[in-house]
Amino acid sequence: MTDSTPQASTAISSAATDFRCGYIAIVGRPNVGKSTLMNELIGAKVSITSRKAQTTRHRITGIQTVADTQFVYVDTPGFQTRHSNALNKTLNRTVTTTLTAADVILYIIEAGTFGPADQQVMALLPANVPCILVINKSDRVKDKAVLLPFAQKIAAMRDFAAVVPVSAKLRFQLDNLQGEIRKHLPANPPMFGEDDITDRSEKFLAAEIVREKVFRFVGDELPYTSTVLIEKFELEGNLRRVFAAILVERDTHKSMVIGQKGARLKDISTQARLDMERLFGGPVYLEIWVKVKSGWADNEAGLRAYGYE
Ligand SMILES: Nc1nc2c(ncn2[C@@H]2O[C@H](COP(=O)(O)OP(=O)(O)OP(=O)(O)O)[C@@H](O)[C@H]2O)c(=O)[nH]1
Ligand SMILES: [Mg+2]
Repeated sequence: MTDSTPQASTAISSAATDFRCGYIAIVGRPNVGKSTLMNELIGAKVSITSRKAQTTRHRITGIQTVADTQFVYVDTPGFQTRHSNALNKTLNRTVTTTLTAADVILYIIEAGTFGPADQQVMALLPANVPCILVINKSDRVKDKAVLLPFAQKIAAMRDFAAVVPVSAKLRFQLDNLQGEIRKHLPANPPMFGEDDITDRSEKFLAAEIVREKVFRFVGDELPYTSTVLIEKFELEGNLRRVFAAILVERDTHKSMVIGQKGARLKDISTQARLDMERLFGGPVYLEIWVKVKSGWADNEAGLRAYGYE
């Protein structure tokens, strides 16, 4: 063997070990801003958000690749502590299985608020995985002096790898958070292509976008008893043709979605189409129908049929 062989192999292996890649689970009670945070971290909107709780219903991956790191974030549904129907059980199972596969966990709470629902999620955090305490919505706290004692109080409850106050909405401290995350990622080659932003299909993302508009445009009760199904998704050159169905429980719900002379459905449809065009980078033809289908959220078979894991 010549002298150059070991040198060459050292060079290759050190280049490989410099690159880091791993799974980062994002968990917390409903509405703390998990999905907003993931979208802002990766710089693309792959996970839907709303001011209502229980917006996220699936495990959604958001990927960001920089020179020396591939961050594979996994957004999860807010952990449900109130009702124990089949849908909520499914949502919670998604959270616990995501935790078991994580290299790093971001445990998200809201600045100035810590209640029993936050405590229940904290109890799920495995002891042998590094957890970063992320205190989101820090922009909402007017008197910043209260943030430090609040952070100290929560940080004392368990062994956290780091404590980072952020504002996902204002992108405050996100670089710092990424630096902390990287420290705990394993040396691995990238798992996804460098331009990938999610492992979800366009069809799945289309359904989510329509569901977000239902959350945003229709009154408080309805979103929880409705879901969206993509019946057809066709690609014709650069044009995507999307045929979606909003499934609701009752006829009265159907008229709530459609609105006066169809005005609300028109808003849902226009906004959903614009979001899809932005995300997919091309024109979209979108047709949405509203259908009554009761009981879909009550049993596991029904949930599986609509894509719940
Ligand atoms: N002021 C402020 N609002 C935020 C921030 N981050 C998120 N929000 C808002 O909080 C609400 C909930 O955000 P989501 O990202 O949907 O929260 P989530 O934790 O994913 O919610 P679920 O999926 O329902 O569990 C939305 O209205 C967001 O705009 C923040 O840093 N500051
Ligand atoms: Mg969410």
